[in-house]
Amino acid sequence: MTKANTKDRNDLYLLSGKRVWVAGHRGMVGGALVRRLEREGCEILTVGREQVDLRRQEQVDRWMQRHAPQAVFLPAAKVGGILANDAYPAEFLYDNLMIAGNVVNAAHNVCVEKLLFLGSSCIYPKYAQQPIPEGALLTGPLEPTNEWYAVAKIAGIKLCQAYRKEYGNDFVSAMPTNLYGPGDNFDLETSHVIPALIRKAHEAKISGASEMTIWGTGEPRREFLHVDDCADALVYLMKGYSASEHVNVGSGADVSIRQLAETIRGVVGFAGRITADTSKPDGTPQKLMASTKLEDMGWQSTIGLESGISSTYRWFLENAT
Ligand code: GFB
Repeated sequence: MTKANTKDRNDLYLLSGKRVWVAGHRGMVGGALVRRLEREGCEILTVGREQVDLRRQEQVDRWMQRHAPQAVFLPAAKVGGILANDAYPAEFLYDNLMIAGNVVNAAHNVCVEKLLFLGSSCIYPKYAQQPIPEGALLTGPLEPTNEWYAVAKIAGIKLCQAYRKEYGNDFVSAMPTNLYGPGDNFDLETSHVIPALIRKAHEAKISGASEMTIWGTGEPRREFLHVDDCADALVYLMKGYSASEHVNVGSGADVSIRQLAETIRGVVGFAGRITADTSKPDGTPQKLMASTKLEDMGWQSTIGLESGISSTYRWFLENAT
């Protein structure tokens, strides 16, 4: 795995020797966190949903009391792409509210030393200034296709802030930009754009099709971050950040969906045309976060978009076809 370009610094919180729970270890971010934490000398705790349903407070409380983690990463969430968000508003709101509420409250009850909650760049207003600073939160209306998910994630940030303010708990929040990488969901109906276009380009190539179709106009712009970079940044924040305000985690560059499709077409080796299905939604016109706060702390991403897509395509060929 690529090592992020980080300055020397004194960490506030050491993970070495600690019991660290990754809640949601089977998800793409949770899996990357487990891989990254293997370098930290900590004991990594995990539990599957068949044993603990994070939407049930009593199950979370019981597990937390029994295993007493000292640090908690909370990437567990009901996630999906633009259509899944729009199609399942109840699950995206309820599941994510419950997961955040139950884990944060249980972490407080069992005196967890440090918790890092994960949100998403969709917490920001649809027409936020670009690049989006942390201070843009709650300054305007949300993008309708993902407002349910966004409201739950905003509630998670506020929970961490409330427990810090009232009880002094060291709970922090990170807002990653659109993520991709090994372990992603490649289902065309529910996935995000990168895994969807990898599958579409691959299947078009294999079947000898003359075109592949992207949703929407292709004009929206998105910022992408490889999940291994994200996991590295999350560990960096866990060790070195302790304050109320959430922190943006991005790569610092965005591309249009059409440019992204062309890059994926090149990586996969599909020679046909790219056509646009404008009956599908575009969503937010642009989502590029200002990650200057994290950069000023000394962290930068290291995995370029094309090389990240290449390695993700290899993972797809080996694991998801
Ligand atoms: O990745 P995506 O579903 O998430 O879509 P969002 C990004 C852009 O890619 C949209 C376009 O403009 C889509 O219309 N797109 C083009 C496609 N072709 C495809 C395709 O085949 N599949 C998909 N999925 N998109 C999500 C939020 O928004 O981002 C979530 O709904 C979360 O809540 C996540 O925040 C990070 O960036 O639009």
